[in-house]
Amino acid sequence: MMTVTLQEIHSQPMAWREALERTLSTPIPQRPLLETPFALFTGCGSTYYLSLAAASLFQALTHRPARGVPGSELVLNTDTVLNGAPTLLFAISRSGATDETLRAVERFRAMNQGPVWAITTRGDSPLASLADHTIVLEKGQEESVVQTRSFASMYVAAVALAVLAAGDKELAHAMWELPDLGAGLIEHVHPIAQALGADEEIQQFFFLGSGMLYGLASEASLKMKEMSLSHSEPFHFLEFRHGPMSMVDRTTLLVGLVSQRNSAHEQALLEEMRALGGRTFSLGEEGTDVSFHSGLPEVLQGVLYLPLLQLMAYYRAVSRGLDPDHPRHLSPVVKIESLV
Ligand code: F1P
Repeated sequence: MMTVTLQEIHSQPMAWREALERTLSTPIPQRPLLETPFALFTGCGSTYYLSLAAASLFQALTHRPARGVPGSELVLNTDTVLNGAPTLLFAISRSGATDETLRAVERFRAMNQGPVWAITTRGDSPLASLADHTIVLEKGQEESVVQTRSFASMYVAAVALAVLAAGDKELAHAMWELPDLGAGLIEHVHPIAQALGADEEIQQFFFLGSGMLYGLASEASLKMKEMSLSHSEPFHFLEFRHGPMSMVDRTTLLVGLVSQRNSAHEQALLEEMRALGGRTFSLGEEGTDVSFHSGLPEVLQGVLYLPLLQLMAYYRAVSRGLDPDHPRHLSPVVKIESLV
């Protein structure tokens, strides 16, 4: 029987498509997107990592500063986050009900810093009622605790908003190719992810990604922890030489989310780690163990990395006798009543 998690991973391209429909072919307010000088993205756990990925992409595309922070930092360390500039806050939450994210939005509102936009799968959530504008992605909704389809679809929506904020019509047009590319890719990578996930020799994972891909490497690492209870950490590629490489041995798998712009540096790092006895697996547009060959501009490729990484964590869990639908200690929504 197919688990809920596996169904959700497999069905994600239709949720990507909905994310495009809700952003690119639905009228949305343009002024805050085009004019607010600073963009802040916030969320918790997976949606914090999404915030990191989205902020770096937003800044690269719009040439306006953007930052991603955990909701708890906006609440508890507000002065380290807000800089006084008029700000567009993107609050991202699958459930729209995580206390830290809700309190973050309230704190932001109290500081009168600017508009709040939400990206969520739940239009009836507390977050949606707090926000000035909400992108609702019903097809991203999930039964499982661990975010897979929801994450990818909310990420696609965030990329589309950055593309709109940059006013780049060509990129907006090119994004529509993603769902079909994703569907083909999922079929192609499934057996590869299954084999890697079932490989009992691997004891620890490092997910490497830089620039716009660091947030996605962090999310991949979280998937591996949550679903399979395996040791797993994310790093920027070149950071790995500055200490973490002391951990490398033959039980280590380094998974490289290789970029196009820095592929020579990133591949060289992976090669060095192989020389130290580690194992590596790379994915990217071309010249990697799994290559997308999407032909899309690099800024749009991020979501293509996700299915293989999600499937690898899933199959690692299954091969360890764990139930990916019911991860240990986790619940779909974290509530902290004492947070004000
Ligand atoms: C985020 C969250 C994550 C957690 C898990 C379930 O919720 O609670 O913190 O790691 O993956 O989701 P949300 O605010 O996006 O609903």
